[in-house]
Amino acid sequence: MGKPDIKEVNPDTGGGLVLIRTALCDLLNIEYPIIQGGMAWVATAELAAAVSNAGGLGIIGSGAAPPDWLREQLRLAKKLTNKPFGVNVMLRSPYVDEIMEILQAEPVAVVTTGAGNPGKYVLSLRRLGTKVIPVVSSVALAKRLIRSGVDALIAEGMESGGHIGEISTMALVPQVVDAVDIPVIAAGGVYDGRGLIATLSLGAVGVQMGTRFICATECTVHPKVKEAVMKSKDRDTAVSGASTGHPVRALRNKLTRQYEEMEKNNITSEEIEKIGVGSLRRAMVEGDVAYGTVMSGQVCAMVHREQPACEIIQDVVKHAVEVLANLNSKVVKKI
Ligand code: TUI
Repeated sequence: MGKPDIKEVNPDTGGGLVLIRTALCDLLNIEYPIIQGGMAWVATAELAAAVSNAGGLGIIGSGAAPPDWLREQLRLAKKLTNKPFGVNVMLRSPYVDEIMEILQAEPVAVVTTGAGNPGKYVLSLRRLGTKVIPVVSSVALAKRLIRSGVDALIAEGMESGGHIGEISTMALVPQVVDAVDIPVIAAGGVYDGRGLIATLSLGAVGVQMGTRFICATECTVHPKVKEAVMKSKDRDTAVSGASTGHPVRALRNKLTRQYEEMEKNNITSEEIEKIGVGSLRRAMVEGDVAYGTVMSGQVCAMVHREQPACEIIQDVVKHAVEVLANLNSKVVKKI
């Protein structure tokens, strides 16, 4: 892709707002180049609608939830917003085919995918006008997944929460940008305007942010999860399950220490995977932040308070404009 297309716009609607627009805004018909991570058990219709109403792209995280849950969430989101929103499909879900059938019957603007190759679903989704945007964590995956004709990619660095790859955002994004000729969205380690401008500099057309939205007012996650994220410091996430081939980043707690102990003692992958079953729901819905999996990215340490989604988006955009302006005075030296 070429240079990111950053325009400062004074909208006709007034209000003196300064916007940052990129090619992603035109692709997805949104105001700001910010999409919300499709966090399972966290990204419900309430959060997705709030992010979309604020001018970003809200996403319902369908995770491993049953199809009826998604049907209800789609109906609720459509009541709460008239703006485009998306659904994240976790391709290792036992319900993946049923989830895709729902998305055929009740199309959404965007489908992002994680944890697999969406290849066999791409054509039928695109026929409905749904944009398909898989998440990738390596260049090899990016090259494989673009063969099915997807609309864009999300290059997700290992700073992210949840199921991650091995490469950091700083190293991954420019390599994916150079390897493909479709738009690339950056994810992992993005919290504010600095992250947005940094990733645009790497060639991305926008960002996906997950962790910051956990503490959005509209996010229905258990309050103990928000509290744990807000208390966390820079070294408070851990990556567990690397030996199973499915490493997951989450807040350090009794469960991540149990993983560590089991991996040290060379316990089999099957036994290790067993302690993870149901642990995400246990944390995010039931509030068990000690023995549940509190998936969170490394930027958790920067989240200090609960804020409405529209305030989060406005903060990021205003900060990005400032960062961009200051960069000029910082680096241009008159001789
Ligand atoms: O998917 C994520 N993050 C997630 S998914 C999740 S829920 C979960 N439940 C059970 C087991 C594991 C996770 C929590 N967090 N991020 C996007 C992502 N996708 N990162 C890496 C990948 C990925 C991995 C393999 C994408 C494609 C892929 O393809 C393999 C293939 O089939 O070619």
